[in-house]
Amino acid sequence: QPTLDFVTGLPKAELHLHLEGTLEPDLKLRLAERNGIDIGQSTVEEVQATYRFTDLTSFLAVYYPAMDVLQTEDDFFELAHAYLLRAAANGVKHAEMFFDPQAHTARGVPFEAVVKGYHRAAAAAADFGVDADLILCFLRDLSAESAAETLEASVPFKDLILGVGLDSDERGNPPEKFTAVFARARELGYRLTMHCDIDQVGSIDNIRTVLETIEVDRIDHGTNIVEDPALVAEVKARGIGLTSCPVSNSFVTDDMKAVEVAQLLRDGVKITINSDDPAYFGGYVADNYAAVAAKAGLTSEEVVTLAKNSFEASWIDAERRAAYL
Ligand code: ES4
Ligand code: ZN
Repeated sequence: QPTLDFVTGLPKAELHLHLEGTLEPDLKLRLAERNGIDIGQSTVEEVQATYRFTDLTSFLAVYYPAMDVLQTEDDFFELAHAYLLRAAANGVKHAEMFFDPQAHTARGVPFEAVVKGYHRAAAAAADFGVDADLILCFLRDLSAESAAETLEASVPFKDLILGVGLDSDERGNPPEKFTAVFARARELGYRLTMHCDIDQVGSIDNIRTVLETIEVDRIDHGTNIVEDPALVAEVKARGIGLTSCPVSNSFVTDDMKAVEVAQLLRDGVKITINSDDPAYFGGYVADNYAAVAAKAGLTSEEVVTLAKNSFEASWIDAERRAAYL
């Protein structure tokens, strides 16, 4: 069985990570104090006591209000910098990090403060051996118009953003709601990915839509693609990566999806392991590799393939990718 030390030592890319989900309780308290915001808790233990997640709804109800403590460009810098240091300690060499601008602009924080703070941290991570990029995520429970406005607001910062994604609550917010926004994003030169994560009958249809109508370059979660062997063959043929988040899955769907990960890995799909919201679910990326390896009984060789997949499914330039494979 691969140990935590073994998986930590493997060079890897992290491709499914929400920067707002890396807000650790101590930083949350420090930013609340600095910005004069009452979050209702004053110790790390009190903050942790609010983290009782049984599904996506109970998670998002804690997750979004906590973002109030993020106000200035420096706050966003500190958040991303703290994550990137932890990622480096987990063996991450390359990170493609999601951020949710609408969660901040809706509170009056300028788009520019968010993207500049995060980008400054991404650039500074080169000093400790991590190259990092940003993926702008739209909140799918907001309107397509709001997503379109956010996309246009990103244009002056286009060179600081690698791609766009779609997160938040999938129920009632199918991918086709954002077909036009994603077509425009592709025109602007962005790479495309979308969360396909609901664990209920019918989610396979969303996977089909993101592949065939939206034509994404990657799928976030998406492990229930195993229900449809023809779609599995299609992602394999097109070289599309899937980003699974075992520890997060075990909270929001009560199932780590270890069986699905093992099957897709053995089928030769570019399946990858990631941490999603590590400060909330209590596991950085190495913990996620160790958890899924233990649950699925993966060999060390299979875990090495997962780490290689993370570079193959990444949007890193070809030269840097080759250096890791
Ligand atoms: C998320 Cl676990 C999860 N699901 C959907 N959207 C999200 N944003 C951050 N974490
Ligand atoms: Zn996610």
